[in-house]
Amino acid sequence: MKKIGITCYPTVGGSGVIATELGMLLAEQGNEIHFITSSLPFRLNSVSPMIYYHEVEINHYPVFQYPPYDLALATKMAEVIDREKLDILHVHYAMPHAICAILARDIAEHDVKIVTTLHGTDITVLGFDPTFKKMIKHGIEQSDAVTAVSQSLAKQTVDMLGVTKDISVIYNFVNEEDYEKKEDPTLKQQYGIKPDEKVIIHISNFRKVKRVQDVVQTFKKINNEINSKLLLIGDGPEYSSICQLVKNLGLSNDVFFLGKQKNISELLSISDLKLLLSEKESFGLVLLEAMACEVPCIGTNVGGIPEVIQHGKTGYLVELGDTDEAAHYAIRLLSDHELLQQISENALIDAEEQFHSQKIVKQYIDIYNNVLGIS
Ligand code: GMT
Repeated sequence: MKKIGITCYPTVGGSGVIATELGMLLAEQGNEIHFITSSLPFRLNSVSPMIYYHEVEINHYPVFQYPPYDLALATKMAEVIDREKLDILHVHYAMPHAICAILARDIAEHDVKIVTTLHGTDITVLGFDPTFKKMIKHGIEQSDAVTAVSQSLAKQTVDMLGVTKDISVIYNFVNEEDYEKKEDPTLKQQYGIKPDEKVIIHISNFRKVKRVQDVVQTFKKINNEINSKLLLIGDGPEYSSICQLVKNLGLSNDVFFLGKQKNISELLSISDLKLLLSEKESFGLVLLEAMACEVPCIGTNVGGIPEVIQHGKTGYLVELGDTDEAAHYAIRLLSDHELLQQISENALIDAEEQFHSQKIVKQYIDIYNNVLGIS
């Protein structure tokens, strides 16, 4: 049994999902898990005597212009390391979490090993603000072990930061109990979708990098040829401009804005195709969620997406911004029942074989054993 602290952004986002699901699976295997986060992780839905939650509280002293969250986190980490005698502190994101963990390790008396998982946004931050470069590099180099969620992200990290630290690639996974095809013959009808209409789905946080406008433009081209509806799940900065685009293109009756949703697998289960046309994506966890629910995906040939979608086998890859190509593959897939069936089956098999949660959790355990010197 190991005592493992986990820090992540607890709100919606793939990194928070992975960190929380990993914690719950490690607890099921008999490890004691201590979440150290600013609020209760939204995916933390299992009651277990092996799972603890330590909230980071930020005091608003009038002397500080900005509340020092990072220092409050480091202090809480050090307190938990010493009181609970943590073996491992697994942090998701180098900035600021690995930096806080390093500070906590310096403050704490108990010896703890730091494992950092990179999810991509650290590297994206550098595009906006290169002054953080040295700090992110420090966070990576001072960690006892570092993992990245795709080969692409590991390479990009080395290229952009010049780190010499070994970065192990451990892919993302889904909780197979949540993500499986769920038959509900009435759900499509409840949304007012006719049985013969095809359903295309997109799920994201509507940030600019997600290029939701390309999803809508692709859908317009599909919709010209095939009776179909588009489900847009999520919310974020681009939401209003996407609403306007849908209106301008005369698609208001065919595009449903569902906002943030919890029961994603139910919605995936009434979908025939998933579109993720991002300009940056270190992995694209939503692709794997779709594949586990037997939904084939069309994604852009960027970042880690080609490591998730096998072109022509489990879905299709298109060049960034090429909505003609995306529509072409979508129409081909949606108008050929046998092909759709085959690609859906392949997607499920790949999700189970390449990205199975037990296989991925084992890879994290191997990393923990390695830093602890356990063979
Ligand atoms: O994509 C986002 O905006 C959220 C971000 C996060 O922190 O969850 O996602 C990143 O981590 C996910 C989990 O590893 C990956 O599946 C996403 O591809 C990655 N996002 C980007 O690289 C833009």
